[in-house]
Amino acid sequence: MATKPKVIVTRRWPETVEHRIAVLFEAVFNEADEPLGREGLMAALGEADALFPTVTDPLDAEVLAAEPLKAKLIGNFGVGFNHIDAKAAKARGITVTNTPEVLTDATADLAMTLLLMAARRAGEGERHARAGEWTGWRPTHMMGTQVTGKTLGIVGFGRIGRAMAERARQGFKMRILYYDRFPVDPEIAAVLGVEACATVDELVEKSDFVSLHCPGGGENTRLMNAERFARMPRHAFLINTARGDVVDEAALVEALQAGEIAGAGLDVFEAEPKITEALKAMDNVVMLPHLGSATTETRVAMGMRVVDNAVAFFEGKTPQDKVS
Ligand code: 8YV
Repeated sequence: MATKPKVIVTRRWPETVEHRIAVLFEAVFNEADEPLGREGLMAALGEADALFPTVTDPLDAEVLAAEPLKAKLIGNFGVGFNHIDAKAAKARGITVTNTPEVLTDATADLAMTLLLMAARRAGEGERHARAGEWTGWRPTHMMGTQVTGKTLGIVGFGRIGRAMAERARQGFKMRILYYDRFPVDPEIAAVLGVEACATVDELVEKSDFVSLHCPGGGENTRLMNAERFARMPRHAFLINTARGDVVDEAALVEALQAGEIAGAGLDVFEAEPKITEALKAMDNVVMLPHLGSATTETRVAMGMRVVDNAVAFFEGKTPQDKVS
């Protein structure tokens, strides 16, 4: 890179990554760590050669219509990029990159955490213990649901879905069903010990736990709706570490209230950071504030991956994680 490109980083990133960015680029950091907002994003697109956003930055067609426009690269911090209109970006000559692979394990670990917490009433039990409500051990106290040996249905069999399958199968001897628009080769499925379902409906009907690992937006919007909750067995749980919009949150509340499903473990929500009030009141719902990739190791690796992509881009190469 002959002259240092100007980059605007929309949120605070781990210190080691910000340090590398400061060395390589003319960098603007967001000391306040407040989202820039639509106008701030439009201004940033007019000022910088590259924008490094996160899931809290809606880069839709309207924002990407910014004038003047200087940015040639959007280096997203995260694998999911449904907050970016990649087509609109392409039409404006902006390359978009993401950060796959480096967050696969952390996200699958968190999905398994939520599954276990929901099944074993861990959130409820923790609240109970902290509140000083525990009167002592007894055989019928807070009985949960056995996880080992049950059937897990995975929607979206990409990297994270497969990592979840591996954990569930090897760690918890679960039977694994999956649904994906592009099913894997049956020989590979046999090696992985997973069974394909032809439809999401079939998967939800047969699963004790349904875990979502598909991208958000587009045709996956509200994939889990009232009809699909009604198809799930009454003892089944929903786990969502994908995107909030994959679940119709109002329909989920109704299904839980009606006892159509047994509980849920949620890391993502339709209108983050807002969470539907009714969910907060339910003891059979475990909630986390979008922590899927939130380990120090992973967040550093994600940031470094954004930087690697940007370095390649400004050296005139194709970044390894170009998505459009
Ligand atoms: C990120 C995520 O923390 O990578 C993703 O798609 O959902 C999370 O791991 C978030 O998107 C940051 O932008």
